[in-house]
Amino acid sequence: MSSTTLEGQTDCGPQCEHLLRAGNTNCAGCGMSLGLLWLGEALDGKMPLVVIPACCGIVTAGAFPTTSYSAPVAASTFASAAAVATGLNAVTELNHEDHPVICWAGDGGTYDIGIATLSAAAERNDNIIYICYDNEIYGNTGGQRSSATPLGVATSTSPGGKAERKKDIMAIMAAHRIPYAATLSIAHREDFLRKLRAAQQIKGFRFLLIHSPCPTGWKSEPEESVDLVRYSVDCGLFPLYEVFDGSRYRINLRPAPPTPEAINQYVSRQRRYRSGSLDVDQFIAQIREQWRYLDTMAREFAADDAI
Ligand SMILES: Cc1ncc(C[n+]2csc(CCOP(=O)(O)OP(=O)(O)O)c2C)c(N)n1
Ligand code: SF4
Repeated sequence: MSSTTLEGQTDCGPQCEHLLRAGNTNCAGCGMSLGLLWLGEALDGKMPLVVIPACCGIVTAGAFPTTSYSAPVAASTFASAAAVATGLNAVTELNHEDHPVICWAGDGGTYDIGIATLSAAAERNDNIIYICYDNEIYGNTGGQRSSATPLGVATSTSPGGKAERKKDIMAIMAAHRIPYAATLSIAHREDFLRKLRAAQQIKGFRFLLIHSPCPTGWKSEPEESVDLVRYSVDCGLFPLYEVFDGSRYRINLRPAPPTPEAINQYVSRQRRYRSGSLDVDQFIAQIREQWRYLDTMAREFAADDAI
């Protein structure tokens, strides 16, 4: 629990570097585990208040009275996660406490079921950090499709391969003109930590999107998780970039133009792509279109002066 130092600062001591404790229930190779460990590291000793809606991340906590989290965690319904975080932040501000309030949610809770309160909190520019670990699936309930599931992926509710493209949640969040939005990859540790720290320097609504491998749902090997998300950055599928005030763009890494070989390196190691519905030309076309959009935004609305 939090303590007050001589300087009057609230901190959580060294254990906060391990926001996620050992012995938790996450599957081997789960991207969420590394994400939580690095989140704890980037908090630099600050005690966060965490809100987690229904998802694997709330199962991670374990059964009361034990918990795998070393910070206070409020379990919320899908629909209310961002609203609960708004309330917690209001209480900390009233009490003049300095706790980063963090929402930690899956893509089902973010792109789909919780998007109403997410949008409302973003529009009000509430002072919270909303982090979506995007495993592109409803992992906790056995792997149904979400609107974050990419084109061609087979899930229990899209067994022949998903026919629709992944929703562009970053564009949706940028349209709220929030102070900061960024994409993060567990294959790029320095960039990951920098963005978490940058988010904490900014007041208002901050949105972070982590590409989070899920060996159980992706039907991949746990030891390949980090490589997989690196390949997705390398082939252009998951761009690393930041958006400031909804209008100034900064691209953090520019991969070579997509090739069938680069796509194959990513998809061939995941049995979720083996429905036979994957059209590589269509796949490459969507990556090119995404990059045309990002390049235009970064050229026309550069964030050169941003932190
Ligand atoms: C309103 C509501 N609908 C459905 C559920 C059942 N449910 C619990 S967890 C979950 C999947 C969550 O998926 P996601 O947010 O992507 O997180 P993940 O499980 O992948 O970690 C679902 C559908 C629920 N708890 N509440
Ligand atoms: S099902 Fe996927 S997201 Fe859930 S704990 Fe396992 S690897 Fe992680």
